[in-house]
Amino acid sequence: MARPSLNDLNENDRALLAEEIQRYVTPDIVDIHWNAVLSGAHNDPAMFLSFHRDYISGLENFLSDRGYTQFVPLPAWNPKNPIPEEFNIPDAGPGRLQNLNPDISFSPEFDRENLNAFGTEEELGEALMTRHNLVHARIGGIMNSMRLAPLAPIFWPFHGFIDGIWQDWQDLQ
Ligand SMILES: [Cu+2]
Repeated sequence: MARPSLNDLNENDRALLAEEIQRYVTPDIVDIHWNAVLSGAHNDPAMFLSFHRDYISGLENFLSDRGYTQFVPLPAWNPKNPIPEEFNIPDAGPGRLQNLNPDISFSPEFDRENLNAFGTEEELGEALMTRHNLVHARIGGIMNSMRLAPLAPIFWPFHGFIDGIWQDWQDLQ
């Protein structure tokens, strides 16, 4: 099932989703990502894809258990759109998001009709990882910290977006 766009949800749903993500993301959850980074999840392109899919599915299971099946599959945030105000978290302190409009397009290279240009999962993962790093850097604040980024609720729908591209590619194989 395709992931809906975060920017198409209504404000109430976005606020609710951001709140539930914050409920889910305990220090242990943050550490799962950091430990994966230390084991190569941000270096090895195939692991980048598979680790983050598993990581998101942990949140999806939590949302299902809480009865929020409308958020499963997790909506996707496309970074050509601004970060919705409800996802401007944290909005204060040293880790605050610096830039809510990174304005980074994944089109046309990652449009479904062009995905066949990527011959292997490694090739796709490598290209996605590079573009994805740029998004983290341009948002800044904790989104630009490999250790803390999962604390920013937008991390999750952003990775939903990356995952959706991988899914499109897999569907073509
Ligand atoms: Cu990321």
